[in-house]
Amino acid sequence: MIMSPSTVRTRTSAFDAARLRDDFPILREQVNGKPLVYLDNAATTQKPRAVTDAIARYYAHDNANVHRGLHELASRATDAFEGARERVARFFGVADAAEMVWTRGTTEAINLVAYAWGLDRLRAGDEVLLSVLEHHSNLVPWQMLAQRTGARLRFIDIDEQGRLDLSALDEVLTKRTKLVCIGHVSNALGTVNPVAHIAERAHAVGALVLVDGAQSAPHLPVDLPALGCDLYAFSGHKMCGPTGMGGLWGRRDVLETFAPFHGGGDMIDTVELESSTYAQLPNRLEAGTPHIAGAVGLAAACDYLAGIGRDAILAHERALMTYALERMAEVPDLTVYGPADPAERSGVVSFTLGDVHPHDLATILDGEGIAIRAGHHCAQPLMKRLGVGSTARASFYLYNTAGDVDRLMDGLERARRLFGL
Ligand code: 7TS
Repeated sequence: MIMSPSTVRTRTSAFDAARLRDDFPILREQVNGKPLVYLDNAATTQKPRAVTDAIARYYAHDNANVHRGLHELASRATDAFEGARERVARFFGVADAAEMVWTRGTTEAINLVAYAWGLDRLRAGDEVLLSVLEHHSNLVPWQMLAQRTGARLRFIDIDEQGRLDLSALDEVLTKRTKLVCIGHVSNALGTVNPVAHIAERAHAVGALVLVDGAQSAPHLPVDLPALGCDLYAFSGHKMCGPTGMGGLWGRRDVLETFAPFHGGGDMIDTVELESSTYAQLPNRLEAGTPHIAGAVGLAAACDYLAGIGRDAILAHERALMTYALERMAEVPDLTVYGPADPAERSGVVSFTLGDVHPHDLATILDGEGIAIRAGHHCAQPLMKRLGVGSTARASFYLYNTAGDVDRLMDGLERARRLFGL
C-alpha cells in the first residue's frame, strides 16, 4: 500500500515539518518560477534563522580574537567559542569538551588523523581497512598516506543492496590492521553501517576505529561513547550549521598520541627560536585564529536539532523514505540503488531512469524547481562497483515533506514523457 502524504504526516504527528519550514527562509525561494523543493541535503543542508541569527549576533556584539586578549570583547569571544565546544560535545554525548577538536569539516578531520597520527604510526606492511562505499575524503588521504608509509589498503565489499558484506571481516581484519576507517552512513546509497559491531571486532585485533560521520551526525541520534569508535569526523554544514566548520572527536588517550599538525599561534606553550613546547588538547591541534563565528553557528545548529529531537528527525526521515521508496517502486524504468528496507538507510535515495543521463534528469528537475544531485557523489569506486557511471540522488532532511516527494515524482513523470519512456 502506498501511504498518502497525510498518512506520512500522521505517522510523524509529533513532528511538524511544515511548521519547521518557517525556520528556513530560503525554502520560500522560487526556482525557475516554481516553489523550491530542496532535495540535496547530503551535499549541504539549509540553515535555520536560529543559526544565522547566532552568527550575526556574535559579529554584532562579541567579535574579537580568542584566547589572547585581556579586553572585554576578547573574553566574550573566548566564552562564546569555548562554550560552543561544550555544547557541541554535549550534543554528541561527550563529557570532556577537550576531546572535541575543531576542523573545517569531515575532510580536514580525516586528513588530521592521517597526518598527525598515521604518518608516524604506519609502517610498511601495516594495513588500513576501508570499504568500497567510502566518500573520496575517506579514500584519498589513506592512498596518499599508504604511498608515503608503505602501508596497505584493504576493503570491505558490499552486497547487491549496497550493504557492507561482513562475511569476510575475519579475513580483512588481521593483526596487521592498524586503523579501520568506515563511513557511518553512505552519502551515495544511504546505507547505515553497523559501526559498533565493526568497532568491537577491530578493537579485538588492536586496531583503532575512525568513523566518517558526515552523513550520520545530521540524521541519527549519535552518542559517541556508545558508538564504540575511537575517532569521529563530522561537518557542520550538513547539520544546519555553517560551512567551513566541523570537528574531529577523539578519545583523549588517542588524541594525546597525535603529533602536532599545523604549527603556529595558539597551539604552543612556549616558543624558542629553535624549538617549542606545545599546548594541551584541544588547542595543540588547532593552530591559528579559528572559525569563531563558525563554532557559534554550529553550537546553535546542535541546539536547534536537539530541541526538535533527533529521534523525531530520524522517524520523520524514515517515514518520508518509506513513502518515497513505495512511490518509486511504481515508476517504470526507474532503478533504485541501496538497501530495500528503509530502516537500513538514512534519508538518501540514488536512482537512474532508463538510459537518461542523471545530469539531464537533474537539469529537467531543476526546471521544475527541484534540487537534486547527479554524478558520482565523490564515490567513484562505488559507482564502478555498482556498474554505473553516475546516479541521480535525492536526499531528505527535517524540513522535507511528503509534498516534496510528490513534486519529485511529478518531475520524474515529466522526464519520462520528455524522453519518450
Ligand atoms: N564523507 C561523507 C560520507 C560525505 O558525504 C562527505 C560530503 C564528506 C565526507 C566530505 O565532507 P566535507 O564537508 O568535508 O566536504 N558529501 C557530499 C555529498 O554527498 N555531496 O556533496 C558533498
